[in-house]
Order: sequence, then structure tokens, then C-alpha cells
Amino acid sequence: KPPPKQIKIAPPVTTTGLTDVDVRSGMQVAALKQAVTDHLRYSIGHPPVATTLHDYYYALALAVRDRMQHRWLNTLQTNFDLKRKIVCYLSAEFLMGPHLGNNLLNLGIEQEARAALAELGQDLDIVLECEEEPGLGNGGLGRLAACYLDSLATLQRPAVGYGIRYEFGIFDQEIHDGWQAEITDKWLRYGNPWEIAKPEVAHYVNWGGHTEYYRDEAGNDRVRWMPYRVVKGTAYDTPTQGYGVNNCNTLRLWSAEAVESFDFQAFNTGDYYQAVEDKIISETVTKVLYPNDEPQIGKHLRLGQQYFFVSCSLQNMLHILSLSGVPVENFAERYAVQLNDTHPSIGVVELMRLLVDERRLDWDKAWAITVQTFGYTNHTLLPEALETWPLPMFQALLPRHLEIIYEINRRFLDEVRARFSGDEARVARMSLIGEEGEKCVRMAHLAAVGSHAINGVAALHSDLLKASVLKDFYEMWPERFSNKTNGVTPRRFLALANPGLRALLNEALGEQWPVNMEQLHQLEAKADDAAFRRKWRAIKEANKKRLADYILAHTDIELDPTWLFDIQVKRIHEYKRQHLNVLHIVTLYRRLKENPGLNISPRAFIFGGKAAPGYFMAKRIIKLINGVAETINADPDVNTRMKVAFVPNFNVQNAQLIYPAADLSEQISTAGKEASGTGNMKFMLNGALTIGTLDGANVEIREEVGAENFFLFGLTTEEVEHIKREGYHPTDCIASNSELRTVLELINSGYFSRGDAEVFRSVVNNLTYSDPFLVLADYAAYVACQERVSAAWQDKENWTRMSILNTARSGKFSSDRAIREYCDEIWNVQPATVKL
Ligand code: GPK
Repeated sequence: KPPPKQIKIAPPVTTTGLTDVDVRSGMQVAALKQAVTDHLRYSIGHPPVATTLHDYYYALALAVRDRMQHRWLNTLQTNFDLKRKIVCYLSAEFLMGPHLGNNLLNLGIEQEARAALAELGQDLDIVLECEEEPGLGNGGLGRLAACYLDSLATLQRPAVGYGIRYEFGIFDQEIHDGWQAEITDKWLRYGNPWEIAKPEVAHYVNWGGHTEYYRDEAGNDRVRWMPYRVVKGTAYDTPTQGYGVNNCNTLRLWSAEAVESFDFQAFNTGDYYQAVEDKIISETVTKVLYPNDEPQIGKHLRLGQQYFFVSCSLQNMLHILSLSGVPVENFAERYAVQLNDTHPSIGVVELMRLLVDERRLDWDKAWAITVQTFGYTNHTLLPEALETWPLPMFQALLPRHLEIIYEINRRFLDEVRARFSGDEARVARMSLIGEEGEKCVRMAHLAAVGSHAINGVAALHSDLLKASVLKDFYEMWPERFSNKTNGVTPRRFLALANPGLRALLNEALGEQWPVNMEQLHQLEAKADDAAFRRKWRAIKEANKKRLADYILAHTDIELDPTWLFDIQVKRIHEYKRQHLNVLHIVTLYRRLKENPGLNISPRAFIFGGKAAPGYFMAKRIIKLINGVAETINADPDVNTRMKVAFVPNFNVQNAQLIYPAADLSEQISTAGKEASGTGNMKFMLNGALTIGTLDGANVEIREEVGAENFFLFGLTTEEVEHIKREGYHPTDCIASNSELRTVLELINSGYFSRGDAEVFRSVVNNLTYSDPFLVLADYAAYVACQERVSAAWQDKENWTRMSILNTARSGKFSSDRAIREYCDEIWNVQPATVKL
């Protein structure tokens, strides 16, 4: 990012008649204006000549934070007074996206802020762009956590999001000569106005060392953990404001620092370097987010990160419980702790350790509390994404936890044997310790055994979970399993991202729809109203223009907003099959070259997404998209009818420009592989039609919108499994389809890589000889389906009808619906109204 530009500060404002309280919490234009000028002067303190646009952003952010602070403290006090049960959402990732616009929206002061800035000579939209988004997540899982925090506050449920304050979040992606380059994400470079450091809220986390057995005063055998290192975790709080309510919850992120006193020994013996090294190692723990989406990679430091934030969080809960004077025996009545995938599942063991070793509860009592406390959400069935830790690594870092795991496992396997006597194969399959090959701890098993509720994230996914990865656990405890289909927040992804559509919906439905998405059904009647459809199209086209401007500025590619915008944005992964999309593009390209008079609907193919830095095939796919884009965009035979663009650095900020501009949403994963998907929902909310497989939440999207408004293609999960069982030969697909053969040959020839035939050989070979995600098996069906899309686009009025129906029937996919289900069926957490 370029450094902030220098601009002149507006002359100081003199406002009379405002009290201090107004300036800190008033919601009117005059109060906001005074607050911004005060923060420019007293919090930032640059002389007028050195005041930048970024300073205005920062001052407004602080003014907005003051307004939330007021609500935040009242929320904390209310929850404390009412002794309410609190949701603790444990997640290694929170992909929050830019805060300012969202907080203005949720507080209901966008217009006031815009006017206040205007009086200071500034434009809110330009000021909003100054925010560096906190990218503390990889993709769907981290963004889901952020949507859930928004809904929890909006639904007035007491909640804390607990996670890690990574100094460097997900890398910034640049495209150099078509290749992905990774740039360190220095998001804290210019400060972070949204967080409040709480240095007094600190907990100590042990690492390594060994355990000792001793007998306590009462004659009980106990265990003492003698760690090799102690790391200190301090809290940084970010308020999360609900929409249209006073409730403001907390996102509490832990940052690691060295423990000063630990250095003394080294200093005394003169080992200065050892002491400094210890400090560096401690601070490394929260340095950087691991950029691997699925699969996770089993690194020592990653386990350290997980244990660090989970231990801080559980210690924090126990501490607050004792401040409230509630006995530790009542832990599960006061806290519902949700594990966002297995990343925090060490929490099951840590809570046992805290209760048994430190609070001296007996084992059975502690175990009952633990199971009652935890819920576990599974987010993937991909076998390579299921977390396991090699035993030696685990033991070296967490020796006491391994002992506790052995004890949990011993008791658990006794239960399995009691239920399924003689079935030793089942016992081996279910054990918390994997014994085939290198011994390891199986985190999904740990999470399942330690939780009273286990859920998948879409109906299909939850069914597959019960039939495959957690089958044995389902047979053991069927009552623990349920489905909680994902949702996304309509505040950020509709109201904020698509102001044109927001205005139209307000006009048509009133202003309650953002918190009552079922009201969108009233739009169905409007789908037959030609004047309404015209308005709808005008909004979509304006959104496409806005995206085209952004793409032109960032890629030099010029797109025509009247074309069909066909968009696939998500992490790059073979199972998501961006390369299937590319095969269609190349097919269309060849058809146009062969037959220049061919009548096709002009299309812009738009991609975005990051690849894990070590994921060879994903990085080749990015290069392939860019190579195809370069060739096609430069070819005058076709570039009046098709173009391809790769939007660099897909993130929450540009996602808010992308979803509202889509006509067609690409959801083309191999059936059975995408647990849910949430981008599919964001597109639907904004009136895009979906082309997709029967995978993840696509199934439910199609159910809601109706088969006639959804472009379905491809093998089903059962067919995929059948083909795999019988032995899949991609070469058969090529042999029986000459067009596919020509397309693959063209890619392999160097045509899209300036004659270099090596670059894409690995991609073509992978598809030809292995094709683990059945790209070629689905190719013909996909191309045929795209022809139906093309034909449908020709009928503008009907396309618009279908677009309106997509938005009208998207209510189910609000994260409010999902969070209500979690609260009612898993957490048992009630709303608490906060007054000012
Ligand atoms: C699943 F296992 C994982 C992971 O490590 N990261 C991640 O983003 C995604 N996910 C799934 O791939 C999506 O299908 C799903 O919608 C999302 O989690 C949220 O549940």
C-alpha cells in the first residue's frame, strides 16, 4: 500500500452547546464532528500541515469506538448483573474485515458521519478506504466466526470471541508475471484504533518440561507440571457492535510476550543471549497466521499457538467466574464453549487439567463439566485436513496433557468395549491415539469425545459426517449429532456491500429486513413487476461498473458492465475446481476461434483467491488463469465477446465490491468435498444465479430458490464415490471427447504461456493421469450447463426475475438463523437486553 497522502487539516471547529458526554457519545452530526476534531488534536496530534487522510480515518474510528465503548460497558455490566450464560466462541481465526463502515452501519450513524466529515471537507467513502483490514483468517472458517459474532451481538446474546492477535495476518497477494507473490501483512503498521489493550488481563501458559507426582496435604495423589518455559498472554479487546441494538460484545485476542522474571537466571549466569533468545521464542508464538487453509500442516509452533490461546481463554473464564462468586462446579451453567473446528480442541484437555490439577476437582466431576461445556463444529471431511499431532511433538510441548489424554482414552475405550464387546477393530478406529504408522493424537476424536454436541455446517455435510469421518462416534452417541447450516451476515454482505440494493429493499419492504430476512419473501411478488425489474437491473449494472473500475485500477483489464459477470472467488484449491472453470473458458475460446460467427452471450470471467504458499498445484492454477487471461484479452478475434480477469488479493474489503456485481456464482466443487461454502450465500443474497454441483449448502440453496432458478450440473456424491470405487480413468474422458482433448492439448502446447510448454505440463498431467477431484468426469456436463446459462442470459427479463427470486429466497442463509439454532439447540443461551 502506498503511504498515506499528505493533505491539509480542516480549520478547527468551534462548536458550542455540546457537553463532554455529547462529544464522547452523541450520535448527531455536530457531536461527531467535534469528536473527530478532538481526536485529530488530542489523540493523533499531527500539526495541520502533516495531517493525512489516514488521520481522518483514525480520528473517525476513535470517535466511533467511543460510541461503542459506552454500549460495551453497559453490555458487560448487564451480563454480569443478570448472571447470564455466555457463549465463548473459540477460534484460531477471525476474519473480521474492515471495521469502520460496519460499525457505522450497526450503530445507525452512517449519514451523520458522512455529514460530519463533509463539514470537515472530507469524503466518507475515501476515508473508509484508508482502513487496513485485519486479515486474521484464511477463508471460510475465519469469516464464519466473524459473521457469527455479528449475529450474536445483534441477537443480544452474551458472547466473547476468543482468538489470537497475530502480528501478521494472511499475506497480501500480488500477481507478478501471472504468478502469486506473497507479501507480509503488516496490518498493525499504522496502529489499530479498534482494539483496547488490556495489559492487566494476563495469563501464564506453560510449555514443555516434565511432570512430577506428589501427595497433597489430604493424602491424595496429585501431579505437578514442571514446565521448561512460561509465556505470558495479554488481552486485546475489540468491541463488536450489534445492529440496531445496544448490545456490544467482545472479541478478545491474546498476544504472547516473554515473562520477564524468567530471564533472571540467565542474566545472573551471564547468559545474556539465552535470555534474549527465550524472549524471542516466546514472542514468536503469536507472530504469524499459518496460511494453510485445509489441510493444516503439523508444525510445532502451530500446536503452540493453539494451546496458548485456548489456555489463556479458559483461564480467563475461570477467573471471571470466581470474580462473579460462582463456584467452579457451575462452570458449564455459565459458559457454552464452542470449538471452531479442531484447532482449539486441546481445550478439552486443558479444562480437565485446570479443574483436576489446579482446582482439585475429582475426575468424574471435572469430566461431566467438560463434556457439558464444549460443543464441536466440524468444517471439513477432507482426510488430509483432519488434524493429528505426532506423539513425540505433542509430548515435548504438552507432557501433562498427553497423560490426561491417555486417561481420557482409557476410560473412553472401556466405554466402547462395554457397548461393542469384542469389536477391537472399532476400538482401534475410535482411539484418541492413532497407531497405524507414526503414532499420533487425533484431534477430531478428542473433540468428539469431549463435547456434548457435534455439528456439521450444511445438511449434506452433517449427513456425510455421520456416515464417514465420525461414523463410529455417531453409532456411540447419536444424540450428540446435529446439523447447523452456515449463514452469513446480511448487514455486511448486503446492506453495507450493496447500498443500491439496500435502498431499493428499504423502499419495497421497510427497514426491518436486515434483522428479519424472511421478509425478503415479499419480493417474490415484485419479480413480475417490469418497473421493479428495471430498477433491479440498474442497481446490478451500477455495481458491475463499480467492480469494473476497481479491476481496471488493479489489473489494467477493462470490462464491460453490460456483459454477463461470471465470478469464482474463494481460496484456490483443487477440490474447488477453478481449473474446471478454466477448461470451460478455453473451450469457449476455441469455439469462437473456429467459428467467428458463433452467437454467445458476452461474458467477463472473474476470479479471485489466495493459494497456500506451499501448495504447488494451486499456484499453477493461478498462473493458468492469468495465462489464459493474457492470451484471450489480447486476441481481437474474441475480446469483444469474452475477457478474463484475476482480481489480486481477494479479501473482505474487495469481496464487498465483488459479490454485489455478480450475475453468475460459480460453486463447482466435487460433490461431497465442500463442507458448506459461504461465498455461495453471499452471491445469492446479492441476486446472483448459481451454477453449481450438489455439494455443501448448494443443495439447500437450490431447495430454497427452486430448481428452475439454479443451474445444476455434475456427478452426485454417490456417483463420485461409485466412480472412485470402480477405478476412475480420466484418460477415458479424454478419449471419448475430442473437444476436451483439444482443449488440454492447447494448454499443454504453451499457447497460454508465451510458447513455454513446461509451465502447465504438471496441471495437464495431473488431470490426465490422476484427476483426484474428477474435473474431467464433470467437464462435459459443466460445459453443457454453461450453454444453458448463456441462453438464459439472452432473456433479460427472465434473468432478472430469477435474480430477484434468488435474493427473495435467501433468508435462510442469514447468520441470524444459524445463531438462533446454535443458541437454542446447543448453547442454551438467552438474549439479554442492554439499556443505555
Ligand atoms: C474448512 F476445514 C476447513 C478449514 O480449515 N478452513 C475452512 O475455511 C471451510 N473451511 C469449508 O471449506 C467451507 O466449506 C465452509 O463453508 C467454511 O469452512 C465454514 O464452515
